[in-house]
Amino acid sequence: MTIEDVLSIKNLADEEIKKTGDLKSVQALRIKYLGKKGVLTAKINSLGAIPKEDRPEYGRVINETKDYVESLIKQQEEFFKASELENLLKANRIDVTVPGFFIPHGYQHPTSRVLDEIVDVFLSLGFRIEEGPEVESDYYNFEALNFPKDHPARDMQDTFYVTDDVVLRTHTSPVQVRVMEKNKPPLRVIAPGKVYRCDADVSHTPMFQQIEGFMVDEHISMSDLKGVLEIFAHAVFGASTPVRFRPSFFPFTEPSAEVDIGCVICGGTGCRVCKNSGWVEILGAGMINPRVFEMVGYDPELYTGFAFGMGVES
Ligand code: 2NM
Repeated sequence: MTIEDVLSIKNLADEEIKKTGDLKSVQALRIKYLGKKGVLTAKINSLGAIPKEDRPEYGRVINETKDYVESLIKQQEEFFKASELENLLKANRIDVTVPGFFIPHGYQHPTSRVLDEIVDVFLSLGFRIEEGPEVESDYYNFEALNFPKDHPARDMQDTFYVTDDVVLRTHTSPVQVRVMEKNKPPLRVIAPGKVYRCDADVSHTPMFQQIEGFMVDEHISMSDLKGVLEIFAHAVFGASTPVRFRPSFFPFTEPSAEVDIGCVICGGTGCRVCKNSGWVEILGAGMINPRVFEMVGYDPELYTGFAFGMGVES
């Protein structure tokens, strides 16, 4: 080996590396010159065969050559890597000004929104939510709620009968009965859910959503009922909405009342919605009938309670 040998390797490498057209051929030359069995590596390994006094000179030239080839290859590699990236970016150009796709999205059903809003008011007053079956026994749907055997609500015209003594619940009151059977007062419960009535015209659908609620303890009075329902009406319809209670009748409450609010459409002056009365009925309520308490095993001398029910859609 002579110094000229090394320099001619350097010249050849220089020429070959500069002629490359892509990353792959540069990498092939890295192996050819600098790899384990590379041309320059072989020279370094054969330094031992050089006479001792010439070794520093040879070592210096070989190392310089190696550094030179190394940096040339690196430079060329970086060039091709950069141009590859540039090509990739050009090929995959994204036009950020193109309008996006319309993504259709659903939203909560209006009935569910109203139901959630109503439920939230009662949760804030310390009521808890209870649910029950939609297919219900005649006992829980009617009997335990003090509906007489010949009550019109039991009629085939109003109730979906599954069998003689199984119905689709016509209200969520059976949930309240089940809760009372299983729990002792004090109780504050709301029962939201679907109910079914054999009814279909412009203002009735056979399935609709209802929320009922009740509160039972010692010394619960009609004024508790009025206070709770007024807070509810003001929270949902506005704090300045007038609220009134009218006497009514339900088998499961005594006394019973219907609750009206001042018409929010006309402000009470009379319109189609309030049928010119200035008032709109929003719910029914009353003090739970002692007969219901007897049915669930509560002492009606000790406990009193109120209950209410309303449709969500109407
Ligand atoms: C209403 C009106 C009045 C009511 C009664 C009960 C129970 F089970 F506690 F006796 N639950 N719901 C009730 C009372 C429902 O809906 C118009």
